[in-house]
Amino acid sequence: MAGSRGRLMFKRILIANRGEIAVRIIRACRDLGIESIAVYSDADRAALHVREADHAYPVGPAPAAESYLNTAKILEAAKSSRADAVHPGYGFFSERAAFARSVQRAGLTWIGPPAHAIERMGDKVEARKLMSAAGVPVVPGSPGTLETAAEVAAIAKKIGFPIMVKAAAGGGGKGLRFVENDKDLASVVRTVASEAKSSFGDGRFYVEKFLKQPRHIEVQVLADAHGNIVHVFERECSIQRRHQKVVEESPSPFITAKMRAEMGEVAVRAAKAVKYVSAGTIEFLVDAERNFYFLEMNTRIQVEHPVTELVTGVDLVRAQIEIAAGAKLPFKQKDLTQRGWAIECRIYAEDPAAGFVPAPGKIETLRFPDGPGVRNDAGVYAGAEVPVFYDPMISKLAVWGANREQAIDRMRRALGEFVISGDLRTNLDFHRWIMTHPGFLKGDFDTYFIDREYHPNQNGAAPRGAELAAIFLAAIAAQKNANHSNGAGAQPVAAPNASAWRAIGRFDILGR
Ligand code: MV4
Repeated sequence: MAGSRGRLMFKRILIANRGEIAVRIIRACRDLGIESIAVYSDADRAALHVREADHAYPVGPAPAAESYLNTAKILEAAKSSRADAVHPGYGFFSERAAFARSVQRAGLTWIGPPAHAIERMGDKVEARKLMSAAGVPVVPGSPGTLETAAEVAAIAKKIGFPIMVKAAAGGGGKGLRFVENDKDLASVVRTVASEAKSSFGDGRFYVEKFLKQPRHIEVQVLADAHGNIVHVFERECSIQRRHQKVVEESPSPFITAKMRAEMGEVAVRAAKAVKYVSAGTIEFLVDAERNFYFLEMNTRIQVEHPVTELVTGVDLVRAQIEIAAGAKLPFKQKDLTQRGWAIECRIYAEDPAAGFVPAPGKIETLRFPDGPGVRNDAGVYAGAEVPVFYDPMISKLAVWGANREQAIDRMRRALGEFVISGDLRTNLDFHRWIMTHPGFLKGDFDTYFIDREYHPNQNGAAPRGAELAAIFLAAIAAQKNANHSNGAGAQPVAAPNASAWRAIGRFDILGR
């Protein structure tokens, strides 16, 4: 793909997005010598992506529906700026087949998968059928959509309780219900059907056997327009809250080398079955016995792509651009390897002590971590406002280490360096709690980890578990200090009743 630069390559890319992913795409453009065109809503006039891009065009009022999701305005900006391609990032238009088609009809290149692949994978039942036919394992359940509680009962009898009832038009945790036994079945089925009808305008649903202690492990794929497809290994994404990923890592601490190879092969088979082109992700659910099943395909670049980039050295956003320009993948499967370990923490303007409500506002002081093995993909700067209108992500803090232990050490160090103050709250302490939780340290967790383990106490301080975790961290620090005295984390636990969290000292620099 290095040779793809000449006449094949785009001159100007319009980025139909905002925040850190817009900045990430601008960086890829700059590396490739391509001009970047930002778009911005009224709320984003002073946003980082606007400052970083070569040119920027206003696209309307703050609400996304009137700006970042306004097809006419985005295409108008593409035309005025003489862009030759559009990158949608994630969210917004990224998985809207109709928008992809509009871009192409306007004579522009869509930097993403073919519209037909977005469509087929967008319908969860259709995707399940297609994958099953392609020899991709799916969770045992109904072959297609169901209409009545009696049909659900018949399937449940075959596969056994508990089951999951899922809306066909759902995905990402919407329209999803757990059913323990025959008794609740009829009412749950009615609820899912009516909720699906009102939220998606489509009341169809299907059924799967409930997988116990499920893990969410996904495989990155890259496909070019010449029929070459590779997988770029897995990401472990089980640390989630309300179906929003919180921490991601690669490799997964759970899977074996044999499973990794099998999941990779299956992911490539899945992508081939939809004639996929561009970067995409096959999501798997993995049960306690290490069986893996296809869950969904994400037909976009994902938030967590940096962990894959850190362990493989592949620049996924650059690859998307080069693939869209018609380049061939410059590597074969055998050329790709995972080296070391990467972890990403999503840093949000939200208040964990108040049920994780968004807590955006103006950032007064900002110190980003850096140093060995640290990457921070941010969408903000000191003095910037995190707007109330959009996802309140501040940055993605990612680290690389030679192994998982070093990656965790570096993440703790980086979280310790991170300072954000101002009229907002952040989940930094929450991440510090996760990075010291014995279950996380052991790699022993599933998708219910946060629900089960995190119980913030009334006064909004760190959770009870965090105090234990902090003592644990202090013990680790003390042990490390026995070997080499670097001072970091060396403060002893102070008074017995004082928060052990505070006793760590350097973790309390935010003072709120
Ligand atoms: C499941 C499951 C257990 N068994 N399906 C939630 C999001 C949706 N896309 C799929 N989800 C689940 N489906 C069966 N048959 C558990 C979940 C689940 C989950 C999956 C991925 C990531 C986080 C999750 C959190 C709770 C439940």
